[in-house]
Amino acid sequence: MSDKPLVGILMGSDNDYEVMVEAALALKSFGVPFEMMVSSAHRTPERTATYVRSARGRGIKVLIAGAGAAAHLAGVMAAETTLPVLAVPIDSTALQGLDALLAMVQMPAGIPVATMAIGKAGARNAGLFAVQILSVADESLAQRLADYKVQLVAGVEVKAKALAERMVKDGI
Ligand code: RP5
Repeated sequence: MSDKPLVGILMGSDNDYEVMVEAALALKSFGVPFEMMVSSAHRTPERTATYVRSARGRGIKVLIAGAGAAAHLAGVMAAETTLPVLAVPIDSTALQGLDALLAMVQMPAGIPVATMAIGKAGARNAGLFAVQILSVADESLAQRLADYKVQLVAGVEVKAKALAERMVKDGI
């Protein structure tokens, strides 16, 4: 795989980094090159539109948007491109991400956005989902995803064994 970014991650604020780094780590673990930057739908609408309009031409295949509050970033990005846009609601306000979730998930017909769970789990899944999209046309990525699923099974088996041992220890 070349070093040219295939996934573009945007976040509304550098304060969203702690959550959005999970998407970056997921992509990194599959060797998928990505780029990541701050751009806000509200504070820097021109910067956001310029980035998204140039994305397909630069070889980007999937876009990921992380934002909190009145989170319009993913929708605004989807309005400017035909690339798939994955959205991560960030729990950065008093409403703990429910505001962002509803803003992202309630897109009007015609402009789809694939919204993940709130917070770090959602960011990790956005990264994995981007890998899954790319794997449709990349057999080696598809194989690595299959290996990852096997690792998940092994992880649950370790947890099941630990739980059984704990129950014995606690006399349950
Ligand atoms: C959103 O508003 C950002 O995505 C962030 O989650 C939230 C608050 O931004 P800051 O005031 O922390 O920069 O646009």
